Amino acid sequence: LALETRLRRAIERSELALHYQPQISRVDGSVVGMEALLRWRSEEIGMVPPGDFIPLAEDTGLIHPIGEWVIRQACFQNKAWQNAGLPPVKVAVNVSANQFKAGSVSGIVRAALEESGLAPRYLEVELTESVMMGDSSVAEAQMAELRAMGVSLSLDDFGTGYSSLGYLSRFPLDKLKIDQTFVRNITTEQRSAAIAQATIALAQGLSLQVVAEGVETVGQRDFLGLIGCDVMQGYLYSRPLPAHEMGQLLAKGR
Ligand code: G
Ligand code: G
Ligand code: MN
Ligand code: NA
Repeated sequence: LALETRLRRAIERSELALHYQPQISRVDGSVVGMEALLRWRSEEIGMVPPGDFIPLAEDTGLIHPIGEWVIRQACFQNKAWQNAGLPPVKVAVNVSANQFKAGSVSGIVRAALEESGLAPRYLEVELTESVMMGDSSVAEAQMAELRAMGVSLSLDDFGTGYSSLGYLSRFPLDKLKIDQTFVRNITTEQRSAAIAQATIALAQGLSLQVVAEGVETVGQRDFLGLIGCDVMQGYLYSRPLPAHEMGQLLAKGR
């Protein structure tokens, strides 16, 4: 069977799951947020990496039902943790540019929040620079509606796309995520260090929060702290965890 046919059946066959990667305060080690990351375990072919099936989903339109499933699942799971008495934290979901440009995101988010009972301040939407490129009027309206609902917006993979600083003032963002390609070389390459440092200064000047992605070493963490980044995500702290392990981490708090 073609991969597309298998992916089409993946939702109904419950082959999709969300894993959750904690975002950690450098200052006290506490969990201050998490990112939901999609996983697909096909019954016939095993684990398929998102880098393989997300582009296929985008090309075939399957990103729409899959993306809706992701938003709903993240809201219901986060509410379930809160109902269990765990400390409330924001969950961030990745939403692709196709979803934004189709104009369907805010309606799906609204329904997911209502049906799950999750308060909007505990949901964050991660988008990439491609959302803001080209004809972005529909996407811009979607962002404004999400913001008006109380959902926060985070710009993912910052610095890797066709970054235009104009986007940062024009679009209603709350947070920048420094891409892991800069973090990876931050202690070994002056250029990556300079980009990270400038990004953090820019974010602070615009009153945006900053998260560093792909933090793998103590050296990277310490350097990021020195240049003013206080929230970290990466293997140094935790890989993305299945929901039950994330629940255990929330229960411990750090
Ligand atoms: O989890 P991993 O690092 O393998 O993710 C690889 C890529 O897949 C990342 O770019 C990530 O943003 C993307 N991705 C993971 N989960 C989702 C999702 O639920 N929706 C979309 N659109 N992209 C996702
Ligand atoms: O594009 P996006 O930032 O959404 O994707 C995050 C991706 O980075 C996921 O595939 C996640 O599994 C991966 N990831 C998370 N932490 C680390 C890390 O410390 N090192 C590396 N190499 N990848 C990471
Ligand atoms: Mn992301
Ligand atoms: Na990224």
